[in-house]
Amino acid sequence: MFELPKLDYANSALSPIMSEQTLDLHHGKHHQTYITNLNNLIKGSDYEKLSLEDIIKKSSIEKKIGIFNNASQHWNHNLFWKCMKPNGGGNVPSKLENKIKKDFGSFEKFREEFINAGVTQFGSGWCWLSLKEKEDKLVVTKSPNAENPIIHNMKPILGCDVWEHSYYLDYRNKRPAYLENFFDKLINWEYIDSLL
Ligand code: MN3
Repeated sequence: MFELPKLDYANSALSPIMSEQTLDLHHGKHHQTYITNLNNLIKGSDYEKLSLEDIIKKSSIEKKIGIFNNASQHWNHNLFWKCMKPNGGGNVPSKLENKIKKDFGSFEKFREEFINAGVTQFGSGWCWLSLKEKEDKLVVTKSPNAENPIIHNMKPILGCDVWEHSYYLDYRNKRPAYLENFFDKLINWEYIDSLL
């Protein structure tokens, strides 16, 4: 049985960049619902014994859309909560900063590409920074709905939720403002660096 992970910070701790009400609903209701649905869908099946990543890969191959969507959204939100911290943003650890400069040309170009991926994801979805392990290269991608770069053989190390439930209470229709604030004031760069 999968369970809702506790946040490393209080629901009010990211305010006003991300409000307590948004976190109450997004973590307590939306994320919990994906977990409840996933547990119900895999009960008594082959999937029950697998790790979350293996459930995502197997359900993607077998086109079990319900299991895939809920498992992938559980994984995506686990990363999303870890990617943020109170008073985030700011200095990037040098190992990660150097890798970003090498693969994107400059940190500013990476920032622009990441925010642009989130802004241009049509409808619900995610934007990502992932490592292509074979090529040892960082890439920015976007994906619709629950889709996760794992199924494309990439290792996501930063993800931003651009479903409307993630920003509508705080930013209304202004998705670009949400993404800029997320990037500049919430990202826990030490955690992203630790995944590299
Ligand atoms: Mn969400």
